[in-house]
Amino acid sequence: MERTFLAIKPDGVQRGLVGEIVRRFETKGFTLVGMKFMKVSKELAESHYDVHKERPFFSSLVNFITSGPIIAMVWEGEGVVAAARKMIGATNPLTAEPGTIRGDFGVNIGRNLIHGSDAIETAQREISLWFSDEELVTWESQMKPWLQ
Ligand code: RTP
Ligand code: MG
Repeated sequence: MERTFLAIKPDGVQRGLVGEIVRRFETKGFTLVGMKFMKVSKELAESHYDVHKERPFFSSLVNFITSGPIIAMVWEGEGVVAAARKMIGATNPLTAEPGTIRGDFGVNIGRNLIHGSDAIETAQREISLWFSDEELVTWESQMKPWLQ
């Protein structure tokens, strides 16, 4: 089953949006398989955003991600990678559609509340970067047959 890596960034935690953000993925119908509250090391932040290392905003991005605790999560479900990106919205919250997380709660491109893997291969890389196998819980809701 497809999985994605999501992280509520320090601004999302500090603005008290953890419950709201988690709720959206829960009520959509995706399955939580991993979650941890943590401060991010510089090494992990740099590795996570490795593709952006030549960009001018790289050091401020790493500084921001390491500035306060985050919630790292793995969610599972059919088409979850693309669907989560859609629910998160465009990178710049000012142009993100209303109804998306960034569109509803953000105003600043550097403070856009949540990260979501941008492709299935990226998700696989990010999940193994952030979580060990023992931290991921495979489970099936008893409600599932009834919901479907
Ligand atoms: P993310 O990786 O955090 O989920 O965000 P994203 O895919 O929507 O955007 P991406 O292009 O991967 O950029 C990573 C983060 O870098 C910051 N950024 N700043 N022009 C800028 O100042 C700029 N562009 C990107 C954003 O915080 C973005 O989330
Ligand atoms: Mg990205």
